[in-house]
Formats: sequence, C-alpha cells, structure tokens
Amino acid sequence: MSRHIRMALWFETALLDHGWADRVRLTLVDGRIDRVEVGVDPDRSDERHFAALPGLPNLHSHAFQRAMAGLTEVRGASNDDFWSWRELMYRFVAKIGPEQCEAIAALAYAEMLESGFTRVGEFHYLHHAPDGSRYADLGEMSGRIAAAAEISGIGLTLLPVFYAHGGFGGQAPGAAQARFINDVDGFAELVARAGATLPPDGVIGIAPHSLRAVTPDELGALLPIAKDAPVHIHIAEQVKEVEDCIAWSGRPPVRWLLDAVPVDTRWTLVHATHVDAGEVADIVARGAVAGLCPVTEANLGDGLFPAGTFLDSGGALGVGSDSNVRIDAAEELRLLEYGQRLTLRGRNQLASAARRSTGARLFEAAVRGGGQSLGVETGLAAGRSADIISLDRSDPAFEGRCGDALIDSWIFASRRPIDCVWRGGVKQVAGGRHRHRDVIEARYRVALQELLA
Ligand code: NGQ
Ligand code: ZN
Repeated sequence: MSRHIRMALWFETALLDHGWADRVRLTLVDGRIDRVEVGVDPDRSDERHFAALPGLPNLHSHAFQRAMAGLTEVRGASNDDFWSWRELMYRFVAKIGPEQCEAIAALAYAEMLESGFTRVGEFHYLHHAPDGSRYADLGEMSGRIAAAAEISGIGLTLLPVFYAHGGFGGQAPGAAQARFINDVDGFAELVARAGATLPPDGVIGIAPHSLRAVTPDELGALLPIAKDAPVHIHIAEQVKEVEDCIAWSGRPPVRWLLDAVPVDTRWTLVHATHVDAGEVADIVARGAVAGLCPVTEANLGDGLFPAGTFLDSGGALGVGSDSNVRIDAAEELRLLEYGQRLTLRGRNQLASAARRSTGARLFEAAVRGGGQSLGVETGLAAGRSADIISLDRSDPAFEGRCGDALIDSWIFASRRPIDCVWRGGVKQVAGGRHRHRDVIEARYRVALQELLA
C-alpha cells in the first residue's frame, strides 16, 4: 500500500557528517536521506552533480523587512543609529497587510533557498492588524508565514514572538508596537493557532522578543508554553540596551538572563553582541546557541561578538539573515570572519588548529548550531531531511578545488556558486534560480507597489 517517493542523487564529491567523500550516492525516500553510499558509480537514472553540501539553516529572519531593504540607507535629521532605523521600520510595519506579508516572505524565502539556506527560523511578531485589533483568526499572520514557506518550499521553524512592553521594567508599549502585543494567555492561544498552520516538517518554538519587551514574571509564565521546543530571544545587541538593563537590574542582559532562567541547549541568544568573558564562558557552559546576524549587525551598527573565543571554547553558533537587507548565506559567513579580521588585525580568525579551513570550520559550525537552534538534525546522513546544496562547477572560482577549498572558494571567492538546492528532497532551485521565482517575484512586485504607493 505504500507510495514512497524514491530517487537517487550522485555527486562527484560531498561533505558528509564525517568529512568529505568522493563518488557519493544519496538515496532519498519521501524527502529524507535513506542511504549514503561512498565510492560508487551512478546508476543510469541517477541525477549527477558536482559537489554537495548540507543546506545551511538561517536561524533568524524578520521576513517582512525584506521589503524595506535599501530604503533606510539615507541620512536622517539626527544621528542615525539602530533606534532611528527602528522608527523607520515601524512606519513600514503599519502598512503591511496579510497578503503583502505572504508575498514578501515568499520572495525572501525563495532567495534564501537560492543562496543555500534550506530552513528559516522566522522570529514573527506582526500578529495583529495595524491598529492592534485582532484578526478574526489569531493565527492569520502566522498562517501567511507558513503559506510563504510552503510556496517557496523552505523548511520552517516558526517562532511566534511574545511582546508586551516598550522598555525594561514593564514600560508601556508605544502605539507603533500595537501589532506585536499579547498577554500570556492570548499568546498561548496564538501559539496553538500558529502551530496548526505549519507545513509538514515545520517546527514551532517561542520567542520572548527581548528583555525590553518582557517582564521577569511574563518570561517565567511563557516558558512552559514552549515545552521542549526552541526558545529564541534578542539580547545585548546595542550598547544602550546593555546600559538600560544595568540601570534596571544592576546586571547586563546576558548575565541577567542566565541568572534568572534555566537557559539550555534549546535556547538561541540572538546577537549577544555585547558580552564579557564570563558571559561567553557561561553561554558555552549552558550549551545555548549564539545566533549571529553579521550582515544586519553591520548594517545597524551593532558591534562585534567575540566569535573566535566563543568557538574555541566550544560554543555553538549559527547565522541569521535577520533584517534581510541582503539574503546571502555565504556573505553571512564571510562577514562573520571579516569582522573579526578587521578588529583583531589578523587572518583566519575563525579557523582552528584542527580545522584549518576558515570556511569549512565556520560552515560546519553554522550547519550544526543552526540545526540545534531550529530544532532539527542537519547534515548529509541517513535519516536526515534531504536538504542539499550543489555547487556550480561552471563558476571558475571552483576550478581545481577540492575538499575544504571548495567551501573557502564558495564563501570568499565565488560569484555564482549555487547550482541546485533540494529541500525535503524537492529540487526547489536549479541553475541558481528558484523554480517558482517568476510567480513569486510578480506577486512581490504588486505588494511593493501597494506598500510604496
Ligand atoms: C526586530 N531587529 O524585532 O525586528 C529588531 C528591531 C527591536 C533587530 N534587533 C526591534 N535587529 O529590537 O526592538
Ligand atoms: Zn531580529
């Protein structure tokens, strides 16, 4: 009675769980890797490709912000900083309806796939209508995110955001934040509704927005809603946020959080930019993931997380495209390394004696840490979701390269690196282009014309 979908892909070389192997045949059954054979010839019916890498998780996205990319790079009346950017972002937020949210997210997700991201952690806080009134279905906007994930085919870990306050110590939220606001009971209902809209291998977690937006009591009440699922929080991104937290509690945000709640391997600390050595050591000890978003952190002028020290002491990290001002998996990893080089004035800061390739060490760390963060097992091995990237041999950047040099050449040197991307066994990207790009793009253009009219 079974109607299993079975197919096989053959690669000249592939990055498996235990390192590179040549002449690799992956048998996929119902979207999962069923069997990995190494050193074999392809069967006649196998699709043949050059080099396979596991898909990279994108652990932090606000999909709707894709639509304002490029519109905030203009000097304002006063000092431009994170907070003035946020005012512009709030103005944009006020205009986005359900249809536009879905259209923007679908394009963002298609572009993520094209760049090599195969699962997204959507830190989703546009819950209500612009004036704060409830949609007939509390899960309306979450459902739009889920629909965008289905249209694009990307894996979805949906992180409905709990947001209740406008600053530390339970300050009242501003009018521009009305769309984000719930009480704990309303939030539990929203999580249940959102969970019901998930695509087949979707995961649902929760996301207290930041210590600015949640009181200690609320945080305590929220955690049982997550059960064993991922918990994400924005933390210590801006110096002002750290100062305000110290003024409120006597401690910086990461220290406060680690002291107050049982942060563990289910947790992702997004940004965690401003941390001291003790906080770094304790994040590592708890096993939480540092969710770094290098392109957005650069764009917003956040600062630099001590990624080298963190990795060397065994910390788990992953990357996120956050504001989606640029959607590019390789660029996130490249900028993560370059930020360290620029500040520490040295090369290959995120490589190690054991893994001397900077790109390979970073990529593998982000595949593993990203999976941990999004509640899935990643990597090319039997039993895992068939989330696979193939590199494009026709990019001259790959000429004469093998093994880790392929990853370094992808991250640091290539211009059109990605050929195909399979997500859950479906080839969503071929020749670097999403199979539904034309329709998704047309719908996005209509949404933007409405928003910018
Ligand atoms: C967000 N983004 O929720 O979209 C935030 C800005 C805030 C980043 N932190 C709003 N990058 O943190 O208050
Ligand atoms: Zn964010």
